[in-house]
Amino acid sequence: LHRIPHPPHRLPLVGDVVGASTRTPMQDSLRYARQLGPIFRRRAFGKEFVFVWGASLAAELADETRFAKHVGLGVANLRPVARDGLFTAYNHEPNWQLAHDVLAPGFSREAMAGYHVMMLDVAARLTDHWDRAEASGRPVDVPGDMTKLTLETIARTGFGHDFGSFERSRPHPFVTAMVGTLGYAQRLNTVPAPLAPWLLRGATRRNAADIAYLNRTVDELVRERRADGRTGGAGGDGDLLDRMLETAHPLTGERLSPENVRRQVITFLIAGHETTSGALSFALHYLARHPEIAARARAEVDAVWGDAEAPGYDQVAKLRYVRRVLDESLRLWPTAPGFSREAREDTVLGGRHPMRRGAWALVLAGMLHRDPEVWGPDAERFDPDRFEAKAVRSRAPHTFKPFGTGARACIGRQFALHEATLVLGLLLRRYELRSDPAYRLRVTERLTLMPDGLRLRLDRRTVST
Ligand code: MNH
Repeated sequence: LHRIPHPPHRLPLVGDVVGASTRTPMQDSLRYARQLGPIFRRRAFGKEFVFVWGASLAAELADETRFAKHVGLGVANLRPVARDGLFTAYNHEPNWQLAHDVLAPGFSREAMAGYHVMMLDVAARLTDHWDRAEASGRPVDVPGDMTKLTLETIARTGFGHDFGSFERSRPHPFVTAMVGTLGYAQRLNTVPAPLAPWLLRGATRRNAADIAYLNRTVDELVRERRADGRTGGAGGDGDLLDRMLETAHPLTGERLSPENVRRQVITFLIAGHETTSGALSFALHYLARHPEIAARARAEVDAVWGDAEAPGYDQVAKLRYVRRVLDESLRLWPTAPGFSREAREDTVLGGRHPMRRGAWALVLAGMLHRDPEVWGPDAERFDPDRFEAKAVRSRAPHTFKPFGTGARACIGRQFALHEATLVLGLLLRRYELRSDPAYRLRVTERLTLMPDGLRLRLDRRTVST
């Protein structure tokens, strides 16, 4: 460990807190990364945390024969919320494989094609809402509205549920409770674990209430489904909830227990919307800031979709440039900003850092994605052409990791990309985006990243349908 650099001003007991903030741990780490290099450590309350962002070290950590997902830091702090749900399960917990095998077909091409129509339906609620804002000259609250959109999308497609987000002026209490638990999980990293119940007394009580609210919401949703029977939602094969409730494992015949179903529903409702909402918000920020890029993306939408009332499923993946805009947004601001990897056996990282079995490091995706050795001296600049096929082929593998890596990588990747590309296409076709020149990008952290206070003005395009 002594070979790994750390911030200069270490205090006894608390560790590296000088200049560090509890609100922006990720952005602090980016700052340390620039000072300290491709691998560094931060100490908090006697524990050392190793951060990695250099491309070759990150590529090693992606090697599934030597490393696996580690449930640490923020992910571990979400265990009380999601227990052995897919995202927070330990590798050795049997419910991971069971749920993975039962739910993976819910993300197949056929299933996705079934969700498409529902995604269009939810997007129409967003454009109704934005049309009214545009007509009255009001700016729109981008992160707020993207959160409404993505929550309704996962709720509809996965669970046949309607939170009525667009009919509310304030966020749905589910969102408030979720934001509370994510923020609390992040704060837990900033106090010594044994003292947390005492130091964060009020927050701990609120967190318990938030978790209870999430549980109640989910139990209600499951109860309704059990009462109505199958909805046969997407693709004829049922939606995610049908799978959770009805589908037996193809080999073992085992089913998810009611307690595990609860954990999976919470997991999917949260993981299925928060990060996509951030990705869409960052993309809209960059589109508004770069009119020439927006014009190119809009020209693509016009060319590929024409004025078809509603684009078909296959017409979404044809928006290659829009997709690059999204990739480039996820490069600069991967909304799940890191993931942890642990050694399967004793090993040596980068030829010089010995790791015991179980030792782990956090891959800072946000910094890996800005490594000048990979992305060039202008790595901080927004440029979707970095994702042209030729450029992608010439880059080293494992240098773009917004969805994690290996067996525990994001199960909802295609879902998120389809939804976000579809929505960006619809919005570009319908509106010109006008950013507030006084706005400076600020990023809020609650484990995930989200642009703070982003508002845009809209102009309805005359040619659009
Ligand atoms: Mn998602 C895992 C990022 C959208 C459901 N997701 C992960 C991981 C990252 C990630 C990174 C791996 C974390 C780790 O290694 O500890 N996810 C994203 C991003 C978006 C996203 C950046 C959108 C953009 N995720 C979605 C959507 C869904 C979803 C949409 C569901 C519909 N994600 C999951 C689940 C896991 C996961 C479930 C856990 C998978 C597993 O461990 O088996």
